[in-house]
Amino acid sequence: MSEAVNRAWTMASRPDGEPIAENFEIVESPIPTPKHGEVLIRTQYMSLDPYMRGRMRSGPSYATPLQLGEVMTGEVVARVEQSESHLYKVGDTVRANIGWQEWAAVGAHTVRPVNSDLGPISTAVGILGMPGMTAYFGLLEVLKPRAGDTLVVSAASGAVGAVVGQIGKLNGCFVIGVAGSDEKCAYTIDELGFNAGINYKTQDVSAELARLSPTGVDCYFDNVGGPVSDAVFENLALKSRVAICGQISQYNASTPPQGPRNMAALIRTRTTIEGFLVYDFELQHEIARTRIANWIKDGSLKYKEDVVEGFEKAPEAFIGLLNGQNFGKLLVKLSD
Ligand code: NAP
Ligand code: FER
Repeated sequence: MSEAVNRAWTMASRPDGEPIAENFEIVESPIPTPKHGEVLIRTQYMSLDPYMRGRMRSGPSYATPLQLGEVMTGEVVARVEQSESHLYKVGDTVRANIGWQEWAAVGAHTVRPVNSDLGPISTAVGILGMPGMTAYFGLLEVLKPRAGDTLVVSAASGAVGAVVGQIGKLNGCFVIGVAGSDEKCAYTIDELGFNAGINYKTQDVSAELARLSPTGVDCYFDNVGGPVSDAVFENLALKSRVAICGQISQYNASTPPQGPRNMAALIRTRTTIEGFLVYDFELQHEIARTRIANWIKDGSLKYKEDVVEGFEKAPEAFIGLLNGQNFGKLLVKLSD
């Protein structure tokens, strides 16, 4: 082990708008000694996710906001380096909510085993972890697509969106992805099998949707909100369903917009809108994890990871995630 100390990224100040480097600070501390019932773990991969921006603001949420000086929230994949618990042995791989840090001593019951038979360990916080679960349940339990439905997904090449579109295809949908570059759109069509892609930065999303699906959009898996969603709302089909998964276009806004827009369009179409949280389906996560792993093994599901090397790079990579610089599930790799 190269470092004699533990390093943790903390929130030094609350961002006003887009986060900047000065909002984050590395704090060093001794590598902790595990007590009875604890494990000492060393981070291999840190997951960077959009929800972390929400934790940096003070305001109502399902989770307590971060306090100044607190370690940035997040889930990691880690190796057990010392065990004072019968639950884990040295060398086991676990996922743990220890935030952006290199080492931690935590109660063994607070971490979850990672089964490397299901896939590479990094996928435990990606397609086989929280983002994969979000896609699976948001699509199958909230939108409930039927074969032949037109399904639109925004942030289509991302950790959640890419899985939504592919499971939509497995369920017989006509899948249209909306993403921020031609390269991302081409990937969702050529590699993932989506039917069509719309680059919201260069194309008229509403006109493209009308052209691609003249009968309207039956299911909209919304990851972004804002102008992309306005365009989808103009094209909803009768009895359409909208799942509000994320609103990333608003996360850096100092004053969030008040109220949804273009609601009149939903009267004619009798649309249902439902927000959801991945944790609503926690009891069913293991079933979904097994199904997704099987789909990966039989070639039905593909995934892309955007791996940034080095603990120091975390804030820069996170800032990039909020403006579309990632291409696939964003991870920071610390060690093998
Ligand atoms: P991701 O899609 O891998 O990365 C975020 C992507 O959002 C960026 O790459 C960018 O892609 C897009 N984006 C950024 N700013 C945008 C803007 N102004 N307008 C349109 N698109 C923009 O992230 P993820 O982890 O899969 O998360 C996707 C969404 O799901 C997020 O909104 C997240 O908060 C939400 N989520 C919700 C839950 C839940 O329980 N409800 C759980 C997990 C994730 P482009 O280059 O295509 O713009
Ligand atoms: C996310 C976006 C929002 C997410 C959770 C939320 C787990 C919850 C927000 C809230 O409670 O205000 O990506 O992922």
